[in-house]
Amino acid sequence: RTADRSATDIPVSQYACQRRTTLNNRNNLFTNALKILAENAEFCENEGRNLAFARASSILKSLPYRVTKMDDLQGIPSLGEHSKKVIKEILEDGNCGEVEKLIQNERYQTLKRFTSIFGVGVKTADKWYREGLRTLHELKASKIKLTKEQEAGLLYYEDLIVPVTMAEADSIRKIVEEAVHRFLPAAVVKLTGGFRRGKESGHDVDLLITHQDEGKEQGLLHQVINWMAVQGMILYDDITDNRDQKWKTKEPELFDHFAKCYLIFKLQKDMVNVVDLNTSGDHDSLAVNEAKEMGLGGQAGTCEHAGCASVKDKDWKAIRVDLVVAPFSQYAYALLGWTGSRLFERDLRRYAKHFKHMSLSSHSLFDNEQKRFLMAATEEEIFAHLGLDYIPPQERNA
Ligand code: DCP
Ligand code: MG
Repeated sequence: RTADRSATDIPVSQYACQRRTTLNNRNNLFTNALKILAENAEFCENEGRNLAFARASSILKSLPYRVTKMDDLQGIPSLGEHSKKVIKEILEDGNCGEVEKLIQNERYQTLKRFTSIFGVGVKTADKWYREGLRTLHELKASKIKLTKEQEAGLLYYEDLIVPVTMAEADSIRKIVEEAVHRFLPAAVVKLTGGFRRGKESGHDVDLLITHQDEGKEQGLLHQVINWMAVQGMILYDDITDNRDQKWKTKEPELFDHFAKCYLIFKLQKDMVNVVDLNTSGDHDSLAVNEAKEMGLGGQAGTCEHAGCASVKDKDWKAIRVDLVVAPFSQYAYALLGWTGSRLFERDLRRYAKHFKHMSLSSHSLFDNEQKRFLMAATEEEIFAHLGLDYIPPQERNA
């Protein structure tokens, strides 16, 4: 009788990597609200607040029961006063005033809209907001200089805000695998990110590539991208070669140094084994409608007037794909690092540091006391090095 289980029955760790978090979230009502507050904290560049709401949301996702009264939260860590207040209000009124107000807030709405464009982060979105811009239409009409990435993001906006389905992710994995095998027949192409955790949809497709003979993977990314480009599969690409040191300047927050490529992939719809590609998940209908009204997205020239059918009827879909190439000796660490969730990763590193005096990254695990790297061929071995019970990908949805 799980419905009656109370918090006191099961101790809950403050570390996401010591919790089993499936996609069966019984506390949606609360986590949806906390997610909006976390998002807004991010828009205010308040990292501490963002993390506090993200942690509160995550802990509720891991509970095997639905919270129906404040007592159910007895002994649950990572819940600050503010988060508790939000939960209490939702329990009493069915919603939270602060959240309701926020979703009507012009700045929140605008920053959400702008950051949903590929290549636009909080800083840029905020700058545009302060310059008086509010809609994508205004952004397009303005003389603001966009990066190549942002231009592509706007051009394919309508497609990119539609969640990627598992079927689409699987097709792209196979297509990329075929391309990779042209150059390295024994290479492995693995679906990571949210799809590996069992999610039915996601914002992109994360693929990790490796080869058993270490060194053979060098130069592979360029070959594969060039070949796919000739095939007309690439709408946009940004290769970050681990050799060119671009990561040092470009993205200071970058969490690994693998050769990788951020792509906008052109997926032919007849390559996907599903009946209807246009089935939408939980995507932002406000943004979708806005894009449609403007006739944004789709190939330039195919759309004669706003909202015309030709965009919808085109036989391909633009999809964000991340390709990452890992040397074989780092593959298990790369796989663990790219499977997520983000909070799960964050807590793995935090746990490693505080309890084991080890430094975990997507490349390696370093024992700061023994002053040596710990090798691992599988994720199970990494959990074992950390003294943690193995948590399978489906239970890492923290
Ligand atoms: N990742 C990370 N830190 C980053 C970027 C990524 O730890 N700065 C890891 C954790 C993510 C994984 O890489 O789960 C893939 O990143 P995504 O942003 O694609 O996240 P998901 O795949 O989990 O979500 P979505 O379904 O929205 O794609
Ligand atoms: Mg992803």
